[in-house]
Amino acid sequence: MASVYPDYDLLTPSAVPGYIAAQPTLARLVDPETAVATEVGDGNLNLVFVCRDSRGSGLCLKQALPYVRLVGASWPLTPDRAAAEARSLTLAQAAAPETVPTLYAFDHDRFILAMQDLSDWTVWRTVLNRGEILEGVADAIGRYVARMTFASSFGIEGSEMRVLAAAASNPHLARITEDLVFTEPYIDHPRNSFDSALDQTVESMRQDEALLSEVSELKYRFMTVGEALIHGDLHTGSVMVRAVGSGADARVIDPEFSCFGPVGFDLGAVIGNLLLAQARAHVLGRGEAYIGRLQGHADVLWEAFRFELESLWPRRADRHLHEGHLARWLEGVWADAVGFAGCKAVRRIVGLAKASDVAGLPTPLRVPAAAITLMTATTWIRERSTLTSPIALREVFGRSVEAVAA
Ligand code: SR1
Ligand code: MG
Repeated sequence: MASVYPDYDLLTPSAVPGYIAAQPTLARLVDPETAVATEVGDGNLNLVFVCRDSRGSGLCLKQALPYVRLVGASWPLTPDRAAAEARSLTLAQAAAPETVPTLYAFDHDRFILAMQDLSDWTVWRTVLNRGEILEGVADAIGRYVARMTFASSFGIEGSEMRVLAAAASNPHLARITEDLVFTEPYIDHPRNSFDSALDQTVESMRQDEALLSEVSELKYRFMTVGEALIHGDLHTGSVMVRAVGSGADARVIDPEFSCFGPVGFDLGAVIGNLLLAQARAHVLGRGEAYIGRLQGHADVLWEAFRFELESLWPRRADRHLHEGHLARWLEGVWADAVGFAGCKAVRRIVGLAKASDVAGLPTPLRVPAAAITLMTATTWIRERSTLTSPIALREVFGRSVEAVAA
């Protein structure tokens, strides 16, 4: 099928050294004469090449395909998302450089980002799936969200913020989120899939008026609230991690869904994906202590986010924003995060693009893990205004585990 987007050359492993040779900035980092490239993309959308030379220097080239890789050419998708990723990474290089990969170059014509090679790092979801805990990751993500929020919102003049928001509108990617996260799981849709043992659970979810009303509220907030430049797809597969001493380093990747949106969407995405990890840990019998540590990541994420923003708050651009505004705003962000966490988790069980935490389990374990996730997530969504702390989220998980076992 012919692409609806203007033609551009797609990279191949054998073309990568030549591409690097033609760009002095990149040729200084990796020797094109000895460079060898491998395509390592395992995500839903893009080509990703890791290229290393004989000295062991490397870089990563990520090229946006003109369609959704997961589905194929029948679902065209704007490669302009690479510009959204470059915009977010560029802001992060200044605001939170230690939490993102270094961006070396962006090729606007071929939609290619040249970035730091993180192939020695591991996807956080993979670490969690193995049952390992890395302290320091949730903390880094909380700081990342706070600093990106400040750099694109409270830290700049209103007029500058509006210009940035207009440039970052990213409507095609936002539409994917609106459809896949907020609409399709709640209707009968050909892109959905789930175990037939969950038919009744999913059907009751779709009949639950209180839930549907809250999901609509969250969807409309996602569509209309532009608090700051958010990442837009901050799941545990969008974070690369590496153990360092007794702690860990983390790098947030893949901000191609970035747009101005509600800040709770990013925090909720992390919390919702940690719920999948908890459900997996429960059915694998990894024990209460381990699950408690996973739940602790949500506390750490929130506290790091809050602490960082409180530290930055005295430097806000608009001195007329009342001293107490931050505390009031944070309350709303938490309530949003709880609801968005629920929506993100439901989507990974019912909708398109599953997460390996639950989807990778054998059927006898996958079904209860999915049921626990759905019960917890839908309760979080319905009761988000009264679940005012991370501890309250844990209690819902505990009750859901008991209900599914009964
Ligand atoms: C059609 S794209 C499917 C999903 O991949 C990305 O990771 C986003 O989560 C998106 O919804
Ligand atoms: Mg992604």
